[in-house]
Amino acid sequence: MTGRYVHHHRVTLDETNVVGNVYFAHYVRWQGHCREQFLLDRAPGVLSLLDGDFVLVTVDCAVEFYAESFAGDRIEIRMELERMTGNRVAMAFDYVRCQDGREELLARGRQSVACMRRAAHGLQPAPIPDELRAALARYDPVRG
Ligand code: SSV
Repeated sequence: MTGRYVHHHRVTLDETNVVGNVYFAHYVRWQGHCREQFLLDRAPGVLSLLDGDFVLVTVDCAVEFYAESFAGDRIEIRMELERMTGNRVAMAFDYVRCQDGREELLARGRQSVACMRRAAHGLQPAPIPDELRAALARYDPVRG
C-alpha cells in the first residue's frame, strides 16, 4: 500500500457562510495548504527554487462534495500521489471529518501541477526537481 500525506485542519468561523456550512472554495484553499505543508516538510528546497526561474503551475483542480462541514470540525486532508508523468504531478485528496472516534468522508478532490521554468519567451516545461522526485518516491503508486 502506498502512503498518504495528512494535513490537519480545524474549520474556522470565517470559513462558513450565511447558512453555517463551509463555503465550497475553502476546500480548494485546503488543497493548497496541504501541498504547501508537504513541500515545507518533505522538500523545502523546492520552495527556494521558486525564488528563481522555477515555477509550479496548477493546471487543473476539482472537488466533489458529499457532506456538509461546519465551524469547529476537525478535518484531515489526506493527499495521495495519483501519478507522475513527464513534468506533471497529479494528486488526489480525501477530506475526512475525524470526530468522536468516527470518520466521515466529506469530499474528494484532485489537482495537477506542472513543473516549468521562466524563459525569455515565457514558461517552458522543466523536469521535476530531484528533491521533489525523491520526496514523492515513497508515495509512488507505480513503484511505491
Ligand atoms: C507556489 C505553488 O504554486 C506551490 C505548488 C506546490 C505544489 C506541491 C506539490 C506537491 C505534491 C505532493 C504530492 C504528494 C503526494 C503524497
